[in-house]
Amino acid sequence: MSKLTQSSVWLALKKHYVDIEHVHMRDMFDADSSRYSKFSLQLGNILYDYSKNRINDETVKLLLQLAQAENVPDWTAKMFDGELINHTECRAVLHVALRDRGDKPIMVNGVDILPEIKLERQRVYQLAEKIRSRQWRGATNQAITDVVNIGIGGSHLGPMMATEALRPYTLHDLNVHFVSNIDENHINDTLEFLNPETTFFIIASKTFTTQDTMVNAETARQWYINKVGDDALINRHFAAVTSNIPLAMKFGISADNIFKMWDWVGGRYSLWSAIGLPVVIAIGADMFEELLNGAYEADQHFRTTPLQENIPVMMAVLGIWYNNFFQSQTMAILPYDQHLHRFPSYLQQADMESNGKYVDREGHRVDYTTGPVVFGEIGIAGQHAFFQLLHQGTKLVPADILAPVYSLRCVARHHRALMSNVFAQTEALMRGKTAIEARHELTAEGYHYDQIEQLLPYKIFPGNRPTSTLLFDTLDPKTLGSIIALYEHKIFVQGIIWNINSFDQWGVELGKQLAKNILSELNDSDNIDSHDSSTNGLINHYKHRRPGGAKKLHEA
Ligand code: G6Q
Repeated sequence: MSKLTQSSVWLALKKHYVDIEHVHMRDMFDADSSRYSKFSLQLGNILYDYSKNRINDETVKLLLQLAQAENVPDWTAKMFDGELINHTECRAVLHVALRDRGDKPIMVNGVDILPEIKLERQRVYQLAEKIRSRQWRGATNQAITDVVNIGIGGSHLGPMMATEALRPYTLHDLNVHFVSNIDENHINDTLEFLNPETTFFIIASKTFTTQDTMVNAETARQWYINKVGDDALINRHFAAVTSNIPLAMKFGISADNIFKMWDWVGGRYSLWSAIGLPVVIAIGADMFEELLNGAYEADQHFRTTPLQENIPVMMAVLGIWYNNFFQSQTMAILPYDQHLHRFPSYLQQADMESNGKYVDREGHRVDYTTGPVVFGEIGIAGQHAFFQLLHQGTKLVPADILAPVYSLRCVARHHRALMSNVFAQTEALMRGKTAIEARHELTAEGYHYDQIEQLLPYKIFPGNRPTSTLLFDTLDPKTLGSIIALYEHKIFVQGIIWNINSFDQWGVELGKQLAKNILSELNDSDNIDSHDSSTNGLINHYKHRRPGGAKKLHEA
C-alpha cells in the first residue's frame, strides 16, 4: 500500500465520500444560500465558480488538508526555485521563468537564466516585427504573406491553440499555418495555395530529430528549392526553434535564424519560449507580452495565495476528488468560445502527457488512479453531439466550462443565446429533472396517462453532474495567458499529490522505437515474420496492397 492511500487524510476522504456519495447538489443548494459565494474564486477578471461540485465544507477542508499533507506549497517553491524536480531527466522545470516579470535572478546550475531568456525573446520579437511590417524580404525581394510552422506535440499544439484563440488580434494580410502530421496530405494541403516566394517556414523542434517534423521540413525545403530554385537564400524563408543548434545549422539554417530552447522547458510547456514565434508573428510583440503578463499573474496567484483561495489548487483537488474517490475516469473541457476550439486538444496533451503515469517518484507502481482521460469540444457543438452521455449516461464526467462575458466582435443576439446555453447546461447538469417535474411537463403537453408512464423513465435527468465554470470578460491575450497557466499549475498540483513526475514522457518512446525498426522493413516488398501474427499480417497486407506492391511481391 502506498503512503498516499494509507495517509490519515486519504482515509478520512474515503470515509467522507460514503457520506456524500448520495447527497444531491440540488439539496445542497437548497440548504445553503451562500454556496455560490463560498465556493467561487476570482483572479483578475476570471471568475472560477466551483459551487456546482459534489462537495461541502468538510470536503473542501479535507481536500486542502490533502494538498498540505502532500507538501504542495514546498514543491511549488522547489519548482519556482529551479530545483531539478524532473528527476528522471535530471532537469529543472522552469516554464514559469519564461514569463517572469520580476528582477530576482532564477538560477540553473549556478547561472541566472533571465538575461538569456530576455535576449532570445528580443530576437524573436525582432524577426516577427520585420515579417509583420513587411521589411523582411524573401529570395525574390517580396514581403512575406504566409508563415508555416512545422512542428508536432509541444512544438505545435500550444502555438496553434494560441494563434487560433487570439484570431481577432492577428494581422489580416499575414496568414499563419500549422503543419504537424507526417501524412503528406497535411503539408501538401497547406502548401497547395501558397506562393513559395512569399512563404516563411519555422521548423520548431526542441530535439531537431523528431521524424514527423524532419520529414515535413525536408519536403518544405524541396518545395521552396523546386519553385524558387535557390538554396543559397534559404535563410530568407526558414527559421528554426530548437535546443539542437548544430542539427538546425546542418539543415541549412544560419545562426541568425535559429532561436534557442532550453532543457528546463518541457515541450508541452514551451508556448512561452521561442516556440511562441508563430504567435508573435500573428499578434505582435505587445500582445505576446500581454499573454506573458497574464501567465505571470496566474503564477503569482498560485505561488502566494493560501490553498483555500488558490484556483489551480482547488481545480486540482476537485479533479482528485472525482478521479480517486468517485472513480470517474474522464474530464471534459468545454469552451463556449469559438476561438478556443483547439483548447481541448492542447489541454489533452498538457494533462495526459504529464499525469498519465503509473510509476511514482520512487519507482513504484501506484495503487491509485492518476491522470484522467481528457476530452472536449466547443460546448455548443458538444451539446448536439455527446452531452447526452453527460446528462443521462452511466458515467460521471466532471466538466470544466469556459465562457467569455462578451466577445470582441460582439453581436448581442449571438452572444446572449450562447451564454443562455452556458448557464442552462451547468444548471441542467446540476439539477437534472425529477420524475415529478417530468410528469408535470408531459401532462401539460397533453400526453395520456399510459403514454406518460411509458415515457417517464426516459424523461428523467438524474442531475448531480459536476461542472466548474471559468467565466472571463473576454478572450484577450492576458486572459488567455492566465487561463493556460492556471491549468498548467492544476496539472502540477495533481502530479505532486499523486507523487508522480509530471514533466517526463517516457510513454511516448516505445512506439517511436518500434516505428524506426518497422520503417526499414517497409523499404522492400518482402513478406516479414518478425512480429506477432497481427502486426506481420497488417504489414504484409499493406506491402501487398500499396501501389506497385503486388507486382513487387510477385517478382520477389
Ligand atoms: C512534450 C513532448 C512532445 C514533444 C514532441 C515534439 O512535452 O515532449 O510532445 O514536444 O514530441 O518534440 P520536438 O520538439 O523535439 O520535435
